[in-house]
Amino acid sequence: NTGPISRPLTALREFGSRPAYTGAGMDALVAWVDEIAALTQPARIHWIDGSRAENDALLRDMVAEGKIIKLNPEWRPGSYLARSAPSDVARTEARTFIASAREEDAGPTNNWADPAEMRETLNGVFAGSMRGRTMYVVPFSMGAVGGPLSHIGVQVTDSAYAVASIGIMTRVGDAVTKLIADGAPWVKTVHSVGAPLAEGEQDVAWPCNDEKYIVHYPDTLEVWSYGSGYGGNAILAKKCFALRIASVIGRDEGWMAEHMLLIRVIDPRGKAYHVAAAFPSACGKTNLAMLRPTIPGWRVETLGDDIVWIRPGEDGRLWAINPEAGFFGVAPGTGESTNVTAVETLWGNTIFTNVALRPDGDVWWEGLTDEAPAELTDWEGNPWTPASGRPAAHPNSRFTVAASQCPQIAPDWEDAVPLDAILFGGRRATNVPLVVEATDWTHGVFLGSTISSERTAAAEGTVGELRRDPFAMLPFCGYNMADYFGHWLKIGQQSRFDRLPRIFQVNWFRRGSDGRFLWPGFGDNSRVIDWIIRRIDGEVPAVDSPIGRLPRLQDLNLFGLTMPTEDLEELFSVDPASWQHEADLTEEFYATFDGKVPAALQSELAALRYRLQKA
Ligand code: GTP
Ligand code: SPV
Ligand code: MN
Repeated sequence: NTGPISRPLTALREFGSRPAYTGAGMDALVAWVDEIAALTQPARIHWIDGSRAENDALLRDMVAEGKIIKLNPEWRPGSYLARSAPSDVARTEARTFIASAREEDAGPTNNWADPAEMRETLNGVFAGSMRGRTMYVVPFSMGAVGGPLSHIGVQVTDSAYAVASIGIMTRVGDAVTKLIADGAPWVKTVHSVGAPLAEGEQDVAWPCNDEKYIVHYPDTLEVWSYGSGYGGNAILAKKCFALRIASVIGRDEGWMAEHMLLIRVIDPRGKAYHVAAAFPSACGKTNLAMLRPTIPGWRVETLGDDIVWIRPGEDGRLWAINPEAGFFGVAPGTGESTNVTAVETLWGNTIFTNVALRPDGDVWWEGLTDEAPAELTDWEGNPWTPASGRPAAHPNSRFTVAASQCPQIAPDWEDAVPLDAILFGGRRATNVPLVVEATDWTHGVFLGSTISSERTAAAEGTVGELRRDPFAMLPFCGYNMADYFGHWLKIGQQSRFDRLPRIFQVNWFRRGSDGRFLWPGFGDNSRVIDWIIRRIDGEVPAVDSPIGRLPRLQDLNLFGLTMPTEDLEELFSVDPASWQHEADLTEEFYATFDGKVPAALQSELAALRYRLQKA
């Protein structure tokens, strides 16, 4: 192909031609693009160059076509609101597949599909799926372009919204195409909303299809996504590539791809520590990533809020990068009192999806302010007042914004940092204390493998229901989860134990018998980080409990916090009977892996039971 098949008369018309790079890598890329175009039959092909002018033109066209709404630049410059189809508001785990050669390599926590059969199915649904639309070719880099831990890929997509989002969430454009032309390996990702347009047919604001397929081929490093325009289903560099496919590459190459935030914590002495934390979707990663400590003298610099790639270094430490370039964060609950850093990050140049629109052309969502505006247009475009009795913003409404806009982003956020601590957490109304320290790496891996959390709106399913989400990776591990546990153990065995990060389990969500959260959370989570860092530095003792090491209450920095002592005690209470029940559930969970759970973790479970019996 020689660039656009036919040029539309739009703001984008001067962009989109194929870059003139030559070489075997370029030939392979062009051949692949041609192959996808022959299958999907787009009206035109647009190669994304990654320029600011091209992005501006793309957004202008989307506004003209009614796909997004330009917000009032007086309040929110360079910002837009997208409203999805009401059926396309979150990741669809039931339609997400790992098509590995062997079923055992996907199961039991993933949906497996036979690769050959799935190819046939997808060839069917993708045939002509881009008719009447533009197919964008989006070269992207996860991690700095050409960086030592970075990986590159290409997404072809017929969604302009996806293109704009990928442009914020990754590094896109010609610099990446050049790497491919020069022979760098790259990952192939194909995306179609599955809504071909007939000649003269009027488009809808959010095209998608009721039939959805989010398919990963770990053996050939490919992703094929059909039918959805939303977040993790459509920004394929994110969950599909940087977690599902990357976890497979990491298994084979000796590194790890994790659903984690990454921060630098600076204590009052000016000493810096790096902390990564895995919490399930909508369980507080963005919030902790942007922490403003309520305790004096402490500072946090943001490095990443969703994905971390971790690689053992020659110095025996684990080195981490945030492969992304932006935040795709949960809007509801983000406000001045909870996450002021996020509010400041969102001053402009942001794409909001499924939040409410104010009459003055700005946005609103539950929790942005204590009081709701008197009148709004809700996420579905309907009139809304506080008396409407339904949320104005969808519970999984989100913002997409460049990481560089975060006022507390680390100046060196694109570089690798050595990890001092790894945290695992989830939403647990009962049992799990505010913080527990693992006794060693193996015990920490055990804690990670047993994480369970109350379901949130980030994926389809019943909100509030407790489910296992080991390492917060249940929806994102691209291979057999029991092998993944083994991979974590192996990373530990290969490293010098005194250089490994210390592992902790945290729970900001424990509730009292009256149902309210016992812990204030948010900025006050710095008090927990303070204890963790003093543990790392060996400055405070801990109390052994059957489930791990707990703080002595007097070692917690509660300066300026008023909180009933009963609540504090309740936050750390460990009830042996309830924990025996937890152990029963863990045994049941482990039993779902057909005997593949590593013996070291089975011994941890037996040891936990023994300690509980003695307690
Ligand atoms: P994904 O982007 O889906 O992976 O989620 P995330 O883990 O980044 O979730 P996020 O930080 O956006 O938090 C989601 C919800 O948890 C928001 O509604 C927050 O208000 C709430 N939340 C975050 N931290 C705390 C906390 O310390 N306490 C309480 N009670 N709620 C919190
Ligand atoms: C999550 O669900 O964990 C997210 C949002 O971070 S998405 O990118 O849609 O997966
Ligand atoms: Mn996530």
